[in-house]
Amino acid sequence: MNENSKNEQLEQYRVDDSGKKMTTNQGLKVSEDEFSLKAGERGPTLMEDFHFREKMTHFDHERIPERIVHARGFAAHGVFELYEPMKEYTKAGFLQDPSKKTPVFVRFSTVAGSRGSAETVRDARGFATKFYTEEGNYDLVGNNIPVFFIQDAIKFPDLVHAIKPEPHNEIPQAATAHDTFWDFIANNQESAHMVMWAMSDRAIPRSFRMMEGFGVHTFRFVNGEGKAHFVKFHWKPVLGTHSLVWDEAQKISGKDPDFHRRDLSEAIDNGDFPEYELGVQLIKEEDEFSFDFDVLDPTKLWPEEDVPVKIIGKMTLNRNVDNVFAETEQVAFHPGHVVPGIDFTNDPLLQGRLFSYTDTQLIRLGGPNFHELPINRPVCPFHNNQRDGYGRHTINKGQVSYHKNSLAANTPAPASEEEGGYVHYQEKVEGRKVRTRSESFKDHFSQATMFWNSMSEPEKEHIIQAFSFELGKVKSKSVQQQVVNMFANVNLDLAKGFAEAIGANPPENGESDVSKSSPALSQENTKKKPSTRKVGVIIGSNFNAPEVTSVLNALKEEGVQAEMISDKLGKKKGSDGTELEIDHTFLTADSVLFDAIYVVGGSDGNKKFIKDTAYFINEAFSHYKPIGATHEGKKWLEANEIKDSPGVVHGDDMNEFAESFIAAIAEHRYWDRKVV
Ligand code: HDD
Repeated sequence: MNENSKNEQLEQYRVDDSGKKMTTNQGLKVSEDEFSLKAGERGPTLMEDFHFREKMTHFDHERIPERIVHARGFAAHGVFELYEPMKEYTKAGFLQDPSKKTPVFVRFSTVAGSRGSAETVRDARGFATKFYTEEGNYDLVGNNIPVFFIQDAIKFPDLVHAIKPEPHNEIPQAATAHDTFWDFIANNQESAHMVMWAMSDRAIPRSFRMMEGFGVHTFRFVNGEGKAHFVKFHWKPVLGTHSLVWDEAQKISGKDPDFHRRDLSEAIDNGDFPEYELGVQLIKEEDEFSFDFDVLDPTKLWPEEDVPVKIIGKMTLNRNVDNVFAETEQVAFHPGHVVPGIDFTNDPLLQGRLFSYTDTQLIRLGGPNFHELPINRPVCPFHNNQRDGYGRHTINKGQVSYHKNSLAANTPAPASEEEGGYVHYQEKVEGRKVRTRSESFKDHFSQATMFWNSMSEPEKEHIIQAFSFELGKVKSKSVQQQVVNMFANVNLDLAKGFAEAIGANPPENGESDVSKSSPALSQENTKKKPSTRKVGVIIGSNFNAPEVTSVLNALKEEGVQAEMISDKLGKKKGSDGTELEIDHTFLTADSVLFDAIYVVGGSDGNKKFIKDTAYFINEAFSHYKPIGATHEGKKWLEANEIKDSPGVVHGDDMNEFAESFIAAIAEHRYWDRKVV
């Protein structure tokens, strides 16, 4: 087995139809595909037209139910490499040998929206990874937020009913800004911590390539000696964690509802393979009760400053899918798909998930044989006595399909632990059967406050604006007030801030005495790089060619993607006759689709060109984006009165300009800019 094992397995199922003769599904060549078989040129269609019947029947059955949550998703193939053997902590085979590469398939998703919804909505993002290991598939089914709304899986249907469009009018699509969601929140206050994340910039990522991933639950690593550690999983994007601004995100939803999938697939096509490092936080079993939170509570994170994240490997996404339905839509993840060395804990949210995922695949993928679909097949062999069912592919030979038997020498036989058989961690459990919440799960606000304390001033401002937007869309005054009162327990400035914006009464009680903060939670402290960022270059005829060429070359060297925008498609001629191909017009592009704008200018000085350029500049400016201008371009900055603002770079020395502009692109946004 090697990093190509999955690709080689999939190759058996790939079909290229181009250049071939058309046949029915029975392999019969078809002579005509435009006209049904009729009794006479103007007569009725005949029942015996098997080609028509087959084609139409297949079409009528093309759709399957979308996922109840995470319906809108996009995926890619890749590979996982380990940095150092993890033998001390786990016996998982794929975490032993740094020279071994494990194939992976990752599906990113939004949670609330339908399959066709826009991608830049405010929401958590799913981050589900399938490792095709030699010991079977291991699925890490996480989100880009490290905590969850609820503590017990039995509340999941309620949460999802409250988030989804309201049942009487199916409004709003892919949004939490409505009464039922906030009514649920105010009446299920364990959600406070995750709501803080959902109202923060984390919920509007710039790219799937620029967000963290978290396994959320506490799992168990078990080593060869049977010793266990509690473990939390992290994915850290090599490009850092970056977000959009809310106004921009909403506009992108209209201008390019496919923004995130386009970004991911284009990056892979360009060879800019997205990379994420895998990190683990480890707590010894004997330290289970040494923290001021319960390690089993999925609404709590382990502050990285208290429990450091040990980086143990890297995942690189390097191949787009060939067919979205066959791969992305039919992939079936399950937190219960584990390998020896990785085990569960009693987190009641995790325990419930272990039931739900197979159950949902049965309805979504139509029966118990979904593991045979090419994308879901393990790369190692699998043998058992399960048989039959809809769509069975495997042809199990022989007489015997039961255990124990003598006719097949009692095979397939269970494997001992030494032979790789999965043996559950022998945790001692005892207790009464009760329906209750542990006392240790009852602090709902301390970590929500810690999250708030950890934010920079601009991040805090964004959170207040997000609450003001969301609750501004809520019609019930009572729900609005309940939410204000609830978040007063997190922070009074926060609650007062949005209470004022929505015309609610300021909270009278509340205020937290938690002063702890965790710098790792602020995006202000993330990695900053210019590579793979997209710059829109506004260019007209007669542009200064030597200047533009040198800046474009400098951008390219740093991996920045420059795309030309002008009034028309075709070519624009520069001062010395150099021609540049225009990628977008003012009509087809928009400032919100770029990380930065570079204004070159040119002699296309008509009114429309001036107006369109001003729109791009002002829009980018109000979204705090870097703007660069050289020579004539500087006129535009002056005309729009932004020349001396932070993140606005201009100059006539091309080397100096390129260097400062690239540094500005890496900076991502300039929050200290005055935007009115
Ligand atoms: Fe879930 C899908 C992540 C709690 C029930 N979930 C789903 C996906 C992700 C997550 C990433 C999409 C997988 C894909 O791309 O196909 N879910 C989470 C996380 C949770 C969580 C990080 C909390 C820590 N989920 C959760 C609970 C339940 C479910 C408590 C039910 C008890 N989730 C499902 C599901 C889905 C699903 C209904 C819908 C489609 C699917 O499983 O395959 O079974």
